[in-house]
Amino acid sequence: MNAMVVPFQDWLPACIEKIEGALDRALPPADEIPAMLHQAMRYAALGAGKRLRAALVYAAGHASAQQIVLPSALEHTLSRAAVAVELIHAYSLIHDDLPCMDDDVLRRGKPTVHVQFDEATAMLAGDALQPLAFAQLAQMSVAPALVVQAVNVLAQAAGSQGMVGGQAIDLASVNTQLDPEQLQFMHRLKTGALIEASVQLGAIVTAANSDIRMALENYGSAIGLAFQVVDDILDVTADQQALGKTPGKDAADNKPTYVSVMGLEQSREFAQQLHEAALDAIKPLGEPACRLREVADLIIHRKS
Ligand code: GRG
Repeated sequence: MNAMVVPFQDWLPACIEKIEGALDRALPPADEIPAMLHQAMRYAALGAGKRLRAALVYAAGHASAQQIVLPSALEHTLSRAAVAVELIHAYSLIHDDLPCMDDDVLRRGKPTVHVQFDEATAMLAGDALQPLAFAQLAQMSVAPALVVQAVNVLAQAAGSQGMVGGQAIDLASVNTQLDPEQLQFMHRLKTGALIEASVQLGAIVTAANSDIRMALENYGSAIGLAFQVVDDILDVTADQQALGKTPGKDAADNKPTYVSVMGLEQSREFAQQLHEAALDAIKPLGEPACRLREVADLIIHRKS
């Protein structure tokens, strides 16, 4: 690898710092009226989270632009796309935690938004984060046709044929049996769609050609599913208390998970296969895809 390449253990924290700053600038100030709503939005979106989706936007940007060091104008545009994805993700977590859904009291190691504020504020904070995400895409300094593509990709991923649809299937599957195919369909929508969109946004912003777009779509689809398989494995193996999560909540709710449907060993093997499929997909992209390889490794080997 080129001597100028920043090691991943430095690149990722720099990414996190960049996205944190960009989110801070994108969110309305905490004292702007309606102050409680803006405080709740900031509480949900800032200061925690692994920022894996943001990292995927930047990593896909490197691979697609075929550059390990990106020009600052491109970095800035990728930040808008990364903020958009993280805002949609933050909204989904607020709503997922509400009493009418998973009824969780802890998220990212602190009280959930409806506990810290109140239920109506939590709902509105989630509602308000969504248009803010699309406004970020509208402000990207790229050709208008690319903005339209980006809006379309994020809207599809977030809507009823993506994340919200997956959530609906998940809620309907409580106390039911899903076969592995049905479970996969649900997770491709619920968690995979936004992860895939993160990768695609990096490609769109950098005006990738169709070969690169296809490689990144295959990578995104494998790693999006792998994320959920690993999440289900961690749900039964990790120290949940240390993560600020409710231990084995899905199992306790009688929601099907990869581990409950396939067993722990087969789930581990499946995660490994998906990891390999993701790496194979981006092999033709060479060294500029190193960040995507590293983020894939992180998703597979993460402990939280
Ligand atoms: C309520 C519209 C709506 C959608 C909810 C994605 C989702 C759909 C809910 C999240 C529920 C959940 C905990 C799913 C398991 C996988 C997952 C998305 C975990 C959270 O993502 P991380 O680990 O979170 O990337 P951080 O906090 O690091 O950003």
